[in-house]
Amino acid sequence: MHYAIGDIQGCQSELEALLEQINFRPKKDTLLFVGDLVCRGPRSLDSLRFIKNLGESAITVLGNHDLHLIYLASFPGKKKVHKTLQPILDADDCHELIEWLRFQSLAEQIVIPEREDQPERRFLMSHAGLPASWSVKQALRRAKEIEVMLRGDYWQDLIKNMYGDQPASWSDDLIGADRYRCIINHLTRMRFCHLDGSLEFETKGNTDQPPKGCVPWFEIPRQKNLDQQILFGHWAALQGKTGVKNLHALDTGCVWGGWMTAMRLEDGKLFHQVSLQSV
Ligand SMILES: [Mn+2]
Repeated sequence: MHYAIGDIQGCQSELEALLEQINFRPKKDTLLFVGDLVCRGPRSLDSLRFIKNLGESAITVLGNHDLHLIYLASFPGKKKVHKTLQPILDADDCHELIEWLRFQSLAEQIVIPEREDQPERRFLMSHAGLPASWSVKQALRRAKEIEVMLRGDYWQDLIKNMYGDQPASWSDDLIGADRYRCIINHLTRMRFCHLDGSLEFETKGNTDQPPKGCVPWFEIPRQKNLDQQILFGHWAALQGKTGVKNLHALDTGCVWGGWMTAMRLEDGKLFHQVSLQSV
C-alpha cells in the first residue's frame, strides 16, 4: 500500500504512532512524504534520520523548511537557526543527512497500478501544490531543473540564491537564479495567489479570510482539467480541506497542536494521529 503523509516537522512520536496505526510494513508499503520533515517540532533530528533510513520504502519531496536546513548547513552563521534545527547541525551525521536531502525531489509522479476493482490512479506530489497555469508534466519538468542543480556541482549557488519573493509571477522566459527561485517558490511556498496567478507570500491563514484580491492557488481556474490527483502539504490552516475534488491537503498542523494525516492512495482512506504535545 502507499500512504501519503503530511508535514512531519519533527513530530516523530506522532509519526511513529501513525505508522503503528496503519500497520506500516517497510518491505511491502511505501510512505510518501510531502515535505517539511523538520523544524519547530521537538524531534526534528530523529525524524530526518528515521525517514532517511526508510530507504526505498519512502519517497520524499522537499519543503521550504528542508531547503532552509540545507542552506543553514551550507552557510553556517549567515542566518538565525531555529532551536529545533540546531541538533541536526551539531549531529555527527549532519553531512550525510544534508547530502541525502540534496538528492530528494521537488515533485514526484506516483502511479498506483490498475487492480481488479479499480482503474489506474495517478498522483502528483509536491510540497505546496500545482500552480494553476502549470500542467503536471510542466511541474515535473520544472522540478527536475531544480533537482539537477541541487544534485550538481553548483548546488550551493542555487541554495544561496533561492530566498526572496520575486519574481512572483511565472513566465517561461525566466532564466537563471530568477527562474530557479520562481520554481522553488511555486512548488514549496505557494498558498494564496492574486487572480493573475502571481504568488502572495504574506498570508498563512485559512481560506475564509483571503488577502484582498487573492484566492487559494487551487481556486484559480485551470485551462485544462486535471487528469490526476494532487497531494500537497505546507498549508496547515486548511485543516485538510480544499473543497476541490482530487486535491488533497495533507498538512493538518500536527506541529501546531493539530493532527498528522496519512492518506492511503489505493482507496483514499484517511488516518489521523492527534498531536501528543501539550501546546
Ligand atoms: Mn512548508
